[in-house]
Amino acid sequence: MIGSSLMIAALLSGQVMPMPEPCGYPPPLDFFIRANGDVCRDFLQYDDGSAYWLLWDGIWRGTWFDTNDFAGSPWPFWCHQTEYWFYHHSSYPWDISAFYAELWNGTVAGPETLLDRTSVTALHYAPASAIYNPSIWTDTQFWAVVNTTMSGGGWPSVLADNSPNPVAHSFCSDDFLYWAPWPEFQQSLERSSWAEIKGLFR
Ligand SMILES: [Ca+2]
Repeated sequence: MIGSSLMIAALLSGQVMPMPEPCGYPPPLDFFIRANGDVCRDFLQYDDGSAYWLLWDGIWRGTWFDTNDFAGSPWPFWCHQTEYWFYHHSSYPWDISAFYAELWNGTVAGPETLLDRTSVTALHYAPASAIYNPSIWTDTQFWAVVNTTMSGGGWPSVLADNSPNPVAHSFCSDDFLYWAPWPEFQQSLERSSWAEIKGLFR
């Protein structure tokens, strides 16, 4: 049932950001990290629904949500669920499938106030969700974060799209203090370049 709701989310939400202006490489790309709640009774997502990259850069990977992007004005968000997509590449096996799904209040500067931390088991090319019961009120800007501190190598590996955006919403961090937009993450380019999996999705 989660899968069917995802398809609806992809159809309804799509790419909500305006078309990107030409800009220097690398452009911001989006993780498959989504939040489901009451603003639009659907998933908020910045990814375009087409998986293109897998990556395990950083110890923390998160999406910064600004509800103004979806509702036309900033709204506190009644979060029912966050959803995370991963890909287990046979050449780069995970040392662990479990991760912490974290929900934080915070601006683009970074996560600031922890609202929830739930241990979730990542699945291969399928949604893994943290369900909030009761649901959680967030600020108008919040983060959904994959915390991989249970792993020795940043596993499980998350999925991301390949559509550039004018504003970065997906970030990696090695220390939870400095959050670099992916794929501009300092140490990510070399690893990400050989982690490309475009062909696998055709
Ligand atoms: Ca994108």
